[in-house]
Amino acid sequence: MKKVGIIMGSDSDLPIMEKAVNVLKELEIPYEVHIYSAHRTPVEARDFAVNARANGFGAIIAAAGMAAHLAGAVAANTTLPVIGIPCKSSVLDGMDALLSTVQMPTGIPVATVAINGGANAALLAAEIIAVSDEDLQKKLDAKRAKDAAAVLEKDRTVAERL
Ligand code: RP5
Repeated sequence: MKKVGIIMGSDSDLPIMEKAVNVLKELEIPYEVHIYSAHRTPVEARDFAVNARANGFGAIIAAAGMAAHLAGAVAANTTLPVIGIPCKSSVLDGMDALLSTVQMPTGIPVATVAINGGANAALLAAEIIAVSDEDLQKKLDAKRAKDAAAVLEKDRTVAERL
């Protein structure tokens, strides 16, 4: 199975990325985690992106806060799908990272999830890998059904209590 690359601009982004890691673990998707910064370690970030397809990756999740250029910088150096997570890490409540991540110029797409949306980023990466992996498609369908059942259970509990 193709791997998912998880990269983040700083170890201060780790709590958000752990949500992504947990989803990939649950779905038994292989992954690698790295701290690469578009600004502090631009050479390493570029090298990762340039070599990602040859290194067995099928999708890349890139998370950064503040002037969040990591996802865009990675997308500029690969035609693998890149999913951007804007991280809430500054006085602007993540709006700075959201706009920096989502407003990509035509030709270099980044699929941007919600601010701090680590779990959805991993689910989207899984859906991308599952396009050519029937077993993973089944796991995603089962997870969707399990998550829906959990919500319906909460519905029953609330209806009984109130
Ligand atoms: C970004 O700046 C990182 O992705 C992080 O969200 C933010 C702050 O980084 P630190 O100063 O905490 O390392 O590049």
